[in-house]
Amino acid sequence: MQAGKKGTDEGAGTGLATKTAPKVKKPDLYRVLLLNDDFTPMEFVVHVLERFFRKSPEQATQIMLHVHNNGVGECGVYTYEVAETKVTQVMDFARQNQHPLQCVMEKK
Ligand code: TYC
Repeated sequence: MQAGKKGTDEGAGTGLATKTAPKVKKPDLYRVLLLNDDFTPMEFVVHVLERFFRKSPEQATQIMLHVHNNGVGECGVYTYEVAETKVTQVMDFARQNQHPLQCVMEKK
């Protein structure tokens, strides 16, 4: 569509001026979740939250304790590709350090 003709089909060369909705679809969003386990050290989970989810030490500790007490907790909400990258980064980092930490994504 020609610049400056948002919401019409003018400029498409059809000779018609049919009104269409502006193409501003909100992207689907995905929650990235951490799952509790009995073996991953608390400090490692706090470090993951600081490093990959840009949480402050206080926020990271709060989220880690929520996961520890409730079994699951939200680290952040992202578009599909960003969420997928975060999950891969966390799973690779946990595996490198031989911790069983699990990270998953779910559609909001
Ligand atoms: N439950 C773990 C422990 O007691 C800590 C932990 C918290 C592990 C959050 C995973 O996603 C997790 N060491």
